[in-house]
Amino acid sequence: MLRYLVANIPVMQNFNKSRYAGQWYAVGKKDPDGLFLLDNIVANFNVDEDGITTATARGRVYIFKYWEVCADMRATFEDTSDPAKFKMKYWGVSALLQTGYDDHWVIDTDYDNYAVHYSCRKVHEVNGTCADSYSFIFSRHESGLRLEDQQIVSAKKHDICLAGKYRRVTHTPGQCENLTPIDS
Ligand code: DAO
Repeated sequence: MLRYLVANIPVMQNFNKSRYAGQWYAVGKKDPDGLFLLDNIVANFNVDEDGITTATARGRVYIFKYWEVCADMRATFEDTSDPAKFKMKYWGVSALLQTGYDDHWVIDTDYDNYAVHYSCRKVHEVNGTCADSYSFIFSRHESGLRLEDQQIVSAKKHDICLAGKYRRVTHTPGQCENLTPIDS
């Protein structure tokens, strides 16, 4: 099977969104075209009693290229026929921040330590490969991935054809909180 086709990218089997809920620290990121979230990225997923998934996320960003702020983001998720593939509508608490409607695919997770996320924003019409993707490596631990999870995550990066394309996402305690929050 040609794994580099977006349609063939393997996602998490029997994904359980309730177990995915809670706080995740982004510890690695493959950026899309027009990078947005830089570092100190923390996402909180919530699944309500009706099974509706929402998220809040925070991270350091630059607005207008020079204005460094802490972005407060919100997202709602639509289920699809595959339990590990969602459509995510997102927006900023401030209107100056990005809005969008992206795929949010969970490639792999053990729910308690690591998760590999993938989103393809643009598929090449001619050959079915991804023209603009981004991906977060999430950890439940601010300090990063446990040694035993690093090999699994590396293999998954390879599966989604993004090996070697990630950068480390740093977390500096208090850094985001100390920036001006923008709210409208
Ligand atoms: O940072 O370059 C980027 C793209 C990320 C856009 C998504 C921001 C909103 C995230 C909300 C929820 C959790 C992933």
